[in-house]
Amino acid sequence: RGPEPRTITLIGAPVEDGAGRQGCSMGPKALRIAGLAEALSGLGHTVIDRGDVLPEGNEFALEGLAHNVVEVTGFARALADAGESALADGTAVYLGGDHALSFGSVAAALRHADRVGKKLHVLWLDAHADFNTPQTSTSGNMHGMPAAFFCGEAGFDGMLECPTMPASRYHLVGARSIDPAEVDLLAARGADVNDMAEIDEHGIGAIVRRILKEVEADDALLHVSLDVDFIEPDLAPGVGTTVPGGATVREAHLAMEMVGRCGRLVSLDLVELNPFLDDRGKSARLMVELAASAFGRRIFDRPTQPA
Ligand code: NNH
Ligand code: MN
Ligand code: MN
Ligand code: MN
Repeated sequence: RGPEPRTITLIGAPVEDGAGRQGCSMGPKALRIAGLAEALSGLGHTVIDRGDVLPEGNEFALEGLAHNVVEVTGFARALADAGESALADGTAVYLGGDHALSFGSVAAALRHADRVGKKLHVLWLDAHADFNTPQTSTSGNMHGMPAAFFCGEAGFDGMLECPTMPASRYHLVGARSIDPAEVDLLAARGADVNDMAEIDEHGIGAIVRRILKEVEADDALLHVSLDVDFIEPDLAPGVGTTVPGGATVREAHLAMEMVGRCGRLVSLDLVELNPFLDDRGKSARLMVELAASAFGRRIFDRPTQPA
């Protein structure tokens, strides 16, 4: 028996201005070529690909160190609107694009949660915390900032209309490269930080199970944000910010399979895929496989690949 059928809207988010190097703008195309729509419809879901969003024109500015604010804000505003309408019909999958797209995708999920009167939890699978503000960032790259934004940190006033959420509902898993200022801010706000050492010690299953229990206890909705650099770089080289010591293929799949079984997923970001750096589509194909796991594909559903 397959998973509960859903309506899934694919939203292309070709933003690369939040990252320190170019190439993520090609991510949506690579995910489509790797067969994202086919993988999800093959599980019995109805898949609507609404194409790529166009950034909204704006003249927004931020104080502090933040590059390409206008580009990132334009995408964030367009994605928040596109995402909000997709969530009214079902589930959204965002095809990144660098992690700055999550300013918009999580804003959409927060607006939706507010409308249906539920809380939102966010599962952030990433080597990094993305909890900088324009005041704390040393790189100025806005892909390192979305979590601080949606957890209500000061410094983003007027960028985008959306409710915020307490950092205790932001669950980072896979962390192994957090900036000193972020470490302090995450601790001060009570964010749920789970680093690779904890995955090694307890197993990713125990960590994700505990997080999903919190989601369940809150009768909440869940947004999942999957950064390519969550995974070990040898297994997923198509990303600009590799950090050795990442998750294995099975650890990543187990996390996504558990998300798939919990039935509370409202939206999923597939971010930071840089096809310019990939090895013959390897990372794009892995991201598609992981997305399928989050939508109900089981371990024994996978065809054996020819060598
Ligand atoms: N923390 C660093 C910064 O803010 C790196 C962020 N880079 C990422 N995040 N790839 O996932 O610049
Ligand atoms: Mn990230
Ligand atoms: Mn990262
Ligand atoms: Mn917690």
